[in-house]
Amino acid sequence: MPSARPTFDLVVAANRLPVDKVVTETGETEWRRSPGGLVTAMESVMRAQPGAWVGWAGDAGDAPEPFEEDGIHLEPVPLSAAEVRDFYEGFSNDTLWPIYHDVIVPARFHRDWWASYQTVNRRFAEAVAEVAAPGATVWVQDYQLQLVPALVRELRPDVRIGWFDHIPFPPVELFAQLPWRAQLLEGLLGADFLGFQRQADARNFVRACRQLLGAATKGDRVAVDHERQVRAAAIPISVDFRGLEALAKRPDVRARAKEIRASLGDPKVLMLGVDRLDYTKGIRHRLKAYEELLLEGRISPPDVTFVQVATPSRERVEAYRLLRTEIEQTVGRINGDLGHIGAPAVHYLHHSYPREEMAALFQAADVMLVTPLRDGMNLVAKEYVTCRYDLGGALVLSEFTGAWHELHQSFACNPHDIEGLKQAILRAMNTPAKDKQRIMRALRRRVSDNDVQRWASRYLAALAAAPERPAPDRYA
Ligand code: GDG
Repeated sequence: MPSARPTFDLVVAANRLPVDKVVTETGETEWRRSPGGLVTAMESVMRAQPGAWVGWAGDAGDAPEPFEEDGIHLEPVPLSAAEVRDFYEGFSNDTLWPIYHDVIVPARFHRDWWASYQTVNRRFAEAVAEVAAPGATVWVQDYQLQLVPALVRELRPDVRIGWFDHIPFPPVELFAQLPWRAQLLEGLLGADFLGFQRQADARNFVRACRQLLGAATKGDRVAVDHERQVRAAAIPISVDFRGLEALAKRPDVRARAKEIRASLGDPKVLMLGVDRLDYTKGIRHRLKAYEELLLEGRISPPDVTFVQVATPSRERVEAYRLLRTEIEQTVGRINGDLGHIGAPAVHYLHHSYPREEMAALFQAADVMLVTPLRDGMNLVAKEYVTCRYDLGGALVLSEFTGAWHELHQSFACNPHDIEGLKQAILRAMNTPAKDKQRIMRALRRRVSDNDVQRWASRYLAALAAAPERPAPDRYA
């Protein structure tokens, strides 16, 4: 059917558009690119071929008209206030998120949330089908859009469809709790290629197809019917190493790193945590370990201090409100019991900061605490080592992050084991600088060789070749 609208060879679909609306001092509306790695990765890909991005612009109600930003065609999808509540806060973040993160909090199941998830996924699929050129490549992102692959295939059998899972894919024993488990798997099987953060995630998916759908599987492939197979494999995401390193090297950022340390009283050891305020991130466990180290007198302020940036997140979901209260009570108690005038034990910041400030914080921190109970990848870990071009600092990293599978040389921890976590923190503090530099060099090489641009090109090569494996590249 001829259409007056422009069409594109590459179409990305993600819950959010890669821009944020800002209202200027003069009251005008502007769009500013959001700083995420996915956008940077896409920029490098979209330079080679014209691309469109389908996503929600962030406000409930009518969507703005399609527009161009930095050479990317943006196609806003509207969400009503009820859909933000049911599709996004409800089904995505209160049903799927807990199930996909080991049920750290119980998942809530509501049939009307599921209905909304279906409606919104269909709307996204229709928007994709409109802007995809004949034979286009469609790349769907994340857990909010798991029905989109099959819906796009129904509307546009001519296009090649990929999906990437930014979060873990759970073991079948947990996934099976979902009342709509078969529909979700069938939605994903509409794709040609499914990308995951870890091999274990890809294997969990294949096993779920075998056990819950009775699908025939062989290695990393699932047979949909006699004609079609879907490949599921790990392609771990990364950061814009060169871009972020250049930011960290800027004189203003370096000066700010020094200033941060000075304003904290130039501690011997500055520990840092940076997370969305999410129950998956292990912030409570981190605080517990830190508090015990203080109580046992193994560390003490102002020699050692701890800055925890907890970026506001999903504040309308009850589990997140409860978590915030709990964290803030714990911080209050630790500071009340163990801090002194001018030397609080924990500097807790419930804000979001510009990228420059994050890069300065990373450079200022001697010990970076990344202790999630479960995390698809955890980009903060990779950003920290990217900013440490001086080879300073030490990374304490949970084994339950995707990042740990690539950053084995870090100071590994099991955050559930508080005693073990304390030991990892002490090791990160006390290992001789020379050894820490050697570790940091190895970590940096890993991230530099596997940056987000390489992730995108590896993903697209795998999608183009699926269900076959793509020709191995230099590092694969
Ligand atoms: C999901 C998966 C996976 C945080 N606070 C501020 C800020 N951030 C930035 C960090 C980092 C990003 O947000 C958070 O990414 P993470 O990977 O750590 O975690 P999720 O948000 O849970 O992301 C995760 C990721 O998707 C990608 O696939 O790694 O496993 O859960 O980039 O630096 N950035 C700024 N100010 C802040 O206050 N500018």
